[in-house]
Amino acid sequence: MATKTLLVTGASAGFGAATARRFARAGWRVIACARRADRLQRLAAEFGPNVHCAAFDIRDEAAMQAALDAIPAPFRAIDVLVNNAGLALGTERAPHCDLAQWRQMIDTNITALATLTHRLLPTLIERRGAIVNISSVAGTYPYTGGNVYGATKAFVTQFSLALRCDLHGMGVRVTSVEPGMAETEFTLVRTGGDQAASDRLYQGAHPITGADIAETIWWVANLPPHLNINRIEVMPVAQSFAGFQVARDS
Ligand code: NDP
Ligand code: 8X3
Repeated sequence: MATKTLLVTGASAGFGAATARRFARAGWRVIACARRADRLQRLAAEFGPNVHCAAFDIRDEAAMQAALDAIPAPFRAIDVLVNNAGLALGTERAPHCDLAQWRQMIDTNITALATLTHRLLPTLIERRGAIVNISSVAGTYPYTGGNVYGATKAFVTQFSLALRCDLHGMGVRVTSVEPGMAETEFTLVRTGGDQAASDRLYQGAHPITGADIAETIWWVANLPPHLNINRIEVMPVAQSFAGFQVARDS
């Protein structure tokens, strides 16, 4: 079988790093993208010439284009795009949120994801490839303090389904992966580096791991070519749903 190629964003941590490792271990060529070049270099050191590192801020359109232009020839035939880079910032209710943080989530989780997808569509269509978008349960189930983060993930899910329509008949698979609580650097980033808050959230909850989601992505991307997983929602057994809230006159 010819060697296949994965491009994964957010490959310096969490789901993205685990996904890069999962595919590289299986012999795929991996284009690993993120801002932290040192983390990407560690991946390259682990797997050798089958990993190409592309260090850029995904919100910077010119940097994204330069990174795509710099992809070495053997890596150019991209078969699978995993749009994973993303973040939540803050847990406050909307009136107390920082607008700059809202903008950063929109720029990263929505604008950059759509831009990269647009850039790679011609290749993915030519390869009859696959797009795996990392959404979240937060895009389906609203929770207090989820505001713009949840809304960005609703975009990711709906964009994935819409791409299925637009790519109809072209043999390109599109999947929205929608994880629940997973222990990565996600909460550290969300809380501005509060390790204790992150530890408290995951303690005793047996959360999803990066490797769990990497395995899900691997399965989705390696099914027989006539099958498409449209959406897949994955939660820890320990996490479920809470009810509505009611504000009463006092
Ligand atoms: P991590 O914080 O561990 O990883 C996030 C990755 O995104 C990092 O590699 C980071 O790289 C990259 N990233 C963030 N901003 C940028 C940017 N501006 N430019 C380039 N890369 C960027 O979190 P997760 O692995 O948990 O998150 C991965 C995805 O999964 C996100 O989209 C998140 O919303 C989603 N998700 C997470 C869940 C969870 O509970 N953990 C559950 C459901 C979905 P770097 O900082 O080096 O640039
Ligand atoms: C991350 C999952 O529930 O923390 O997308 O929003 S949650």
